[in-house]
Amino acid sequence: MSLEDTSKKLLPTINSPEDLRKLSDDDLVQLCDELRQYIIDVVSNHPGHLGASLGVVELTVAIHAVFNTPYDNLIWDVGHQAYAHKILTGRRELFRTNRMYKGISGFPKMSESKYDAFGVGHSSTSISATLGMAIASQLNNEKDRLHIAVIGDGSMTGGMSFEALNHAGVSKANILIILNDNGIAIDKNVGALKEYLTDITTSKTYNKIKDKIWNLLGQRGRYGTNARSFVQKIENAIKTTIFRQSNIFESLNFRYFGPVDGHDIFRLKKVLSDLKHIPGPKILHVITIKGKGFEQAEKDQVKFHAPGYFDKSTGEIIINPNDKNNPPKYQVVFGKTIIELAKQNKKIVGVTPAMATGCSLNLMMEEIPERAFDVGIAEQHAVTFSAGLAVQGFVPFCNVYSSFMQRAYDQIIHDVALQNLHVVFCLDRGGLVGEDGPTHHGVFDLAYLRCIPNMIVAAPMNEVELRNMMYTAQLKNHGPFTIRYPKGNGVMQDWEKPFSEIEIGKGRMIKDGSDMAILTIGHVGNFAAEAIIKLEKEGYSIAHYDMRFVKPLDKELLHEVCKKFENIITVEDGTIVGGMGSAVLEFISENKYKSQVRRLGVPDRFIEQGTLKQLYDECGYHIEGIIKSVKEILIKTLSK
Ligand SMILES: Cc1ncc(C[n+]2csc(CCOP(=O)(O)OP(=O)(O)O)c2C)c(N)n1
Repeated sequence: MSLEDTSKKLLPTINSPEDLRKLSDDDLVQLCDELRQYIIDVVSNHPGHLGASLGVVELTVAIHAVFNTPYDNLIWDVGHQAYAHKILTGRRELFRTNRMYKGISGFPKMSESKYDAFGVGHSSTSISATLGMAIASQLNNEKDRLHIAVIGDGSMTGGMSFEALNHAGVSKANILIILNDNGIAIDKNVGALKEYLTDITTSKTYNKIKDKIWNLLGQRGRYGTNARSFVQKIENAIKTTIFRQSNIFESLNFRYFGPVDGHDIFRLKKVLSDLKHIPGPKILHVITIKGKGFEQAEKDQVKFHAPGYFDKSTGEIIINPNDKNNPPKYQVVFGKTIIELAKQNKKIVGVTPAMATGCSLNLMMEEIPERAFDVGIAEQHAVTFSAGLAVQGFVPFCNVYSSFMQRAYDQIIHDVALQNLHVVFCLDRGGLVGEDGPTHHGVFDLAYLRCIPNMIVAAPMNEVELRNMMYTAQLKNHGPFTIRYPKGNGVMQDWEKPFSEIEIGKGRMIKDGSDMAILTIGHVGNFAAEAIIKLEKEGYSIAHYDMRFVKPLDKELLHEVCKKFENIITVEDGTIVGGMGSAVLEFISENKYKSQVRRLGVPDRFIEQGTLKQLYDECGYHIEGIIKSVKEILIKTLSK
């Protein structure tokens, strides 16, 4: 859609929800069409999340039309569905910079807009945050202020959602939880709650009763006080006898409304307007279609969750021709290798918290379904569930994105490491991840894992190393064993080699040299290797060691390095505070070496979104950054 022809278009006239509130209902229908088109337009050539945002266009318009945002707080769960919200709240043109370096974030962010009531990216936080805000309003005596959370059926499976429902149910907080039920997370949603929601949506008896109650509710406003309380009593009686036992939310003291068609803007507006006047905790169950309005996205909801570049007229996904010749992604190496290993070792099981396609465990789920588990968006549960399997002699490969694993820190320590259980943690998306930004960068893992007793922490420099680390991890009971690898492609075409065991806690020398040493961990070793080749051409002689393990550290190798080199650079794709470089510094201090260390990695601040290259450059540990550091250090040393 071109926004230039402003004569008939409504979207170009909407600069805030105030503008939208002036439109007629028919205009709102047109606005929804334009919004959808604009999202498709922009996302097709600025890749981001598509399906989720298309699914909540009507809901977003209805919420902003009915509620007094930003005074009323609107909190999105995960926030990958908030594109329409961003566009309607003053960021229409900025949306073309979505997820770009120095552009706007792909998720709601408090520092970006007063309409973004809470920063998100990780799931299942919305009900807790909304409840906190609602209670704060009570304490501030802001009786007219409303608090709305929008949460998907996938995010509802996260433990925090239940913790918050449990708390909210005994509060008098004025919160409205809108359950956006599209039956899918990134992959098909899983679990008993999902089945329950399907039952509730399709049960005829339930819906007949529900409709009656809705009618009563609708009429209530028209009666006088006495009649109103009479109707309320009937409603309560029906709900208490029929719903309380059968409706999970009613059982938790929420008033449950719905299910309603989330693409019927008239109905949504009406229902939301009614709910505005109902005090206390309430839940509105809305049924939507992920990808609504874009045929291909509705048909292939998994692919169109975040499709990358696509042709907006045909829906064809555009693969960068260079990608076809690229080495495989690390996640694919994981997905194929676990199947190979699981065929040899019948005790191996795979576990993912709702990232089956993202981490490629879907391959094992297809081939060996009885031993591969998608447990829902439930990282904590995934870890302790793995602990349980390990107690009984199984070898779980628990694959969790590095930044999502932050959720399960106590489970790693208390349930796995303390009991020295043999769980293999495969942390995908370790390091900077690019356009998803600070909520998703997996930069803290090396630091947060290396301080845990019993834990082995390894990071492969390439695909063969990843395979061999996975192979080694299951060979015998090593206790907890973490293998951490990055987003994206590896470096080898020819990686499906026979397995070979890696000695735990042993690094390796990649190249000898005399001027200084570079110590790397994981994939960034390839940046160093390239930097060293370039430096060599300029006459520098740099040694390169791949540490392979952050824990246990290869002390023998470090003694060798510290005896030989006055200057050392450490490079890691993670926070320099407490990471591999810190471990090296601790070693140097404990052993009273004189070597000087420059740590390259993620500095002590949150890194925003951008391409990986832009972010590596910003942090100074890509090829050019390493070259620059080497030269700076050597020039300084020579001038002494
Ligand atoms: C803690 C955490 N784990 C995993 C994810 C990855 N993730 C992003 S969206 C999503 C699915 C959310 O499903 P749902 O809430 O139903 O929203 P939908 O995409 O269907 O609209 C997942 C698993 C995340 N953002 N946060």
